[in-house]
Amino acid sequence: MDKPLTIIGSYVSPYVRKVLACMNLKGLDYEVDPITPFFGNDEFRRLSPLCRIPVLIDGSFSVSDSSVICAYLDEAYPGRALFPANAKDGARARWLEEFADTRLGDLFIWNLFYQKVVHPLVWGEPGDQARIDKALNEDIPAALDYLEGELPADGFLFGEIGVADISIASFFRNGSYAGFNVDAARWPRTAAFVERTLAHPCIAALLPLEDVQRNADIKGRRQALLDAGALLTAETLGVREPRKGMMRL
Ligand SMILES: N[C@@H](CCC(=O)N[C@@H](CS)C(=O)NCC(=O)O)C(=O)O
Repeated sequence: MDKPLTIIGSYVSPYVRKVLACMNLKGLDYEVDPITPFFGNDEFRRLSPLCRIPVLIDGSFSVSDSSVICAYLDEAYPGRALFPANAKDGARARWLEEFADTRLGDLFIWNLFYQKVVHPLVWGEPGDQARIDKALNEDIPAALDYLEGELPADGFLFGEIGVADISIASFFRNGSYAGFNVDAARWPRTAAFVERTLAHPCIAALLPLEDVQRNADIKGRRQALLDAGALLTAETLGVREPRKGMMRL
């Protein structure tokens, strides 16, 4: 590999965390070009037409979307497989990855983390309390009821840890940043699975950099991450005015 792979993203994004954890699992070298969601210039829009992170740059090739990136990395690079080899297990892994990215993403990111953490930080005003309440009282419990029936009592979904385990667990870390922790009495499998998966070295290794980023001012983040040992490239795409017109909500 001539130049390390580059991920454009933020350490606190669940989709970026998923990709970085998968790269750690495969033992791939990478650098992170830090960008805060909802910020970004025209070059970022060219690389990521939906203006979302993560984006992977591999030499002259680039692609966005965490699921697409993980599937590409698994095909293009050796190392630990991210998906089970068996066709049915592979399909189930992709389904659970999709459930996490879409449903847990809606609930933990857009209805909880965004409303409680991002909205006040980026826009300086409180998020939507009705959305928070509905997520906490109705929608998250329903999603956890479903997961409780899918997750293993021990170990990981398909033996070795893989992309499905990582995708699911990643959203719970953002949930905890928004004050949500799984009630182990009501959802014991889910609580234990999330704890086990987040403690795996491929994800646990990212936590110190998440802490640095969360605790630094937006403009001082790059230096704080460098000081903490993150491998960052030039911040080429990043901090301008928030793109309010581009917001998904
Ligand atoms: N399906 C995408 C979702 C990525 C995504 O929604 N990323 C958020 C950050 S957590 C983002 O970039 N939001 C900015 C926006 O929607 O403008 C993936 O798996 O990569």
